[in-house]
Amino acid sequence: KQCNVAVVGATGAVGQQMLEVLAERNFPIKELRLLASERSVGKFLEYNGEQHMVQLLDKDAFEGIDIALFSAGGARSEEFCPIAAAAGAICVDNSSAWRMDPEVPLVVPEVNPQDIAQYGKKGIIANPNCSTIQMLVALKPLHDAAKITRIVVSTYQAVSGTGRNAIDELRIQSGELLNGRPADCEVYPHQIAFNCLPHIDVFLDNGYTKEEMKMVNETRKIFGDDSIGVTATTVRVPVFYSHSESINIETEKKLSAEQARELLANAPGVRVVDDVANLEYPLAVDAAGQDLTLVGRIREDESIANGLNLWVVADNLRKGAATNAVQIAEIVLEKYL
Ligand code: A2P
Ligand code: 11C
Repeated sequence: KQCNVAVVGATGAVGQQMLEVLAERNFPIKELRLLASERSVGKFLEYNGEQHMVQLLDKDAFEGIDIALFSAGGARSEEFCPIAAAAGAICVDNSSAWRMDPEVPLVVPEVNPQDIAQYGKKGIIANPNCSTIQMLVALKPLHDAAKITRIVVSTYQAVSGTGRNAIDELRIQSGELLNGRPADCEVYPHQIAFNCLPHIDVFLDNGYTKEEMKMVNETRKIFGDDSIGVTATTVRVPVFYSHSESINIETEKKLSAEQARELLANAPGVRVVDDVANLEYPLAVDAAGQDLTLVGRIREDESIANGLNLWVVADNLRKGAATNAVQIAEIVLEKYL
C-alpha cells in the first residue's frame, strides 16, 4: 500500500525530523508534498537522497493527499487541518490546536493506539505535547500494573522544542558569553545560555504555564482517567536536544523499585538505563537521535506508602514529535486507509 503524504512545516525543526523518520522507516510514499510559508517556496529539501521543492501552504495544497503531517504551529493547524480533511486527507497534527477537542483522538501508539479509530469525526488525530509523550510511554506499564493516582513532574526541556530560532539563540548566546560579549535575547524573554527558565509557553490565569497544563490535561485524556492527579513545573534548560523529566508517582497498589524496573524492561518503546553502580542513568545526549524513552534512577519514594521516583529522557523532536506522528500514520495506513 502506498500513499500521498504532505508534510506541513517541512522546513522547521520538527518537519525536518519528520522527513528523516519517514525515510528511515521506509514509509511507503507515492507522492511527497512539502509545504511551508512563502518564505520557503522554491527551496529544495532532501528526502531519501532526492531533492524536493517546497510549495506554498494554501487551501489548494491538499488535493490528492492521503495523510498530512502538520507541524507549522497552532494557527496553521487550526486553519488548515479542516481544509486538508475536507480534501480527503487524514491529518496527524503536532500542534496543541486540536488536542483537547473531544472529537479528536490524542494518541501515543504505545499507550492508546485504539483511540485512532475515532479519527473519522474530524479527520484529525492529534500528536500530544513532547513532554507528555515521553512521560506516558514510561508510566503506562506502571499504571496498568498498579494504577497511578497522582503524578508530580518537573521537566528540563531542550531549546529545540521551541524551534529552529531557539536552537540558534542558544548557540549564538553561548558563543557571545564565552567570548565576554553580552547575549541578545530574541526568542526567550531572558538569557537561555548557562541559565534555567521556569517558563514554557504562555502563563495562564491559574499561575501555571500552558505547557504545564498540557501535561495535566493531555495525561488525563490519553489515560482516559479524569481522576488522576497531575501537577507539573516545566523548565527550559540550555540543552539542544532531548527533554529530561523528574517524575514522582503515587500508586493504588505498592510497586517495588525492582518490580517497576522489570515492568519497564518489558515495555514497548522503553529502555531501562539504571545501573548507578556503573554511573549509568538516562542522559539527554544519549537519548538524542534515537526513538526510545530512557528510564532510570528508579527508586521507592520513602516519604509515602506507595510511591516511586523516575528520571525519564527522550528525544523531543523524534519520539516527542516526528516519530510519534509517523507511528500514528503507520497505523492509519495499515488499518484505516
Ligand atoms: P517557513 O520555514 O517557511 O517559515 P520551527 O518550529 O522550527 O520554527 O518551524 C516552523 C515551521 O512552520 C516552518 O516549516 C515554517 O515555514 C512553518 N510556518 C510558519 N509559519 C507559516 C505560515 N504562515 N504558513 C506556512 N508555514 C508556516
Ligand atoms: C516545548 N513542548 O518544548 C514544547 C514544544 O504544544 O506542541 C511543543 C509545543 C506543543 O517548547
